[in-house]
Amino acid sequence: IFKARKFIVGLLSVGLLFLSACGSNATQGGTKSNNHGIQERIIKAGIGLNEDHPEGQGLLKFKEIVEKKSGGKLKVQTYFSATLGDDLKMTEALQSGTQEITIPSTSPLVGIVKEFGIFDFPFLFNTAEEADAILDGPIGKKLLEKLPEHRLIGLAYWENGFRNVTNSKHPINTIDDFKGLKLRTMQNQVHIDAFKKLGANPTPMAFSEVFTALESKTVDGQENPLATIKSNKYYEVQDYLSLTKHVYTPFVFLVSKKFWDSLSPEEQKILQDAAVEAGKYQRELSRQEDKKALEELKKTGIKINEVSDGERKKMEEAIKPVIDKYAKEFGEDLVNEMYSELEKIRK
Ligand code: KDG
Repeated sequence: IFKARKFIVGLLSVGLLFLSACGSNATQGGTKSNNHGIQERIIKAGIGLNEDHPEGQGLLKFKEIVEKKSGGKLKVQTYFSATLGDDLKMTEALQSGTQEITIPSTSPLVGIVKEFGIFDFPFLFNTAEEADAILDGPIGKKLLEKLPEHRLIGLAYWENGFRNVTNSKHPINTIDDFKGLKLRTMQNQVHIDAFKKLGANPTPMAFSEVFTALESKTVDGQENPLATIKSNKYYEVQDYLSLTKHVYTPFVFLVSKKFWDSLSPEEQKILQDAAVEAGKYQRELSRQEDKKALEELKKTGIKINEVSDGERKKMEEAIKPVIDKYAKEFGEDLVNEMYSELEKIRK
């Protein structure tokens, strides 16, 4: 009888162990993975922009693809408008493993991978397609490969787009119009130094603080792509929009490495493919929205002016010493490789 009892207790504890292993399947972030097949997981994905922005729509597309491909087992919970914090805070949450996905601009990430700063060079890309070719090519890939040592995985580049200046003082037509203008910039030394060179007074701050800073006149202006100027209603607190198109900045699709390492190869593939597929959709939408937003912004009463190519060229020349300085800092080989890739693309 004693032996039989021992046997039953043994059986029960094996059963309990089995049950508790099954119970861990839906763990937040899935840190206790069995590392095969597809587990039930909740994936928290947060961004700084609004749901109606092309980035928000891209994230919804990503969610749709992932949930479909995983038969509903991988669930993506979306958080828009910086409700989980700004770009840097969310990136830190990925590093510590308390959030799974975020899609920040590369610009504020230069404190993590300084070489991302090459994409902050003003007037680098002439078209969005040039940006695609560099970002999806060997250079973009090389920079993504620098992320894992910082507890991050980069799956793809999405589009933020060409940035334009808004302010409450006067239109920007020439370099002189930047003089003394207090401009919010991203937390990025290339942007800060470039605007200083143009004569402005740059004030770096997180994106989530920009509207209030414009409204309270803490700063005179800011710079962002048209889709953001529209989605975040900057036209309510700004009088002038000048189409400077002074820099193209990308988004980078980031996953927490701690989370990534807990996934099975099958799950990793679903996320990787979905980030690229949703990214194609997002870029397309972003380009359409850039045109549509201009038409809609015209109706808001904000005064819009074009900036001539000649004046943009003068701005580019004025900023050249800043680019030379950072080319050395980020690595001249890398920067030269990017310029020769661009030359090939342009031919
Ligand atoms: O979700 C991304 C945004 O938070 C931010 O990166 C947008 O370009 C941006 C800015 O100006 O900070």
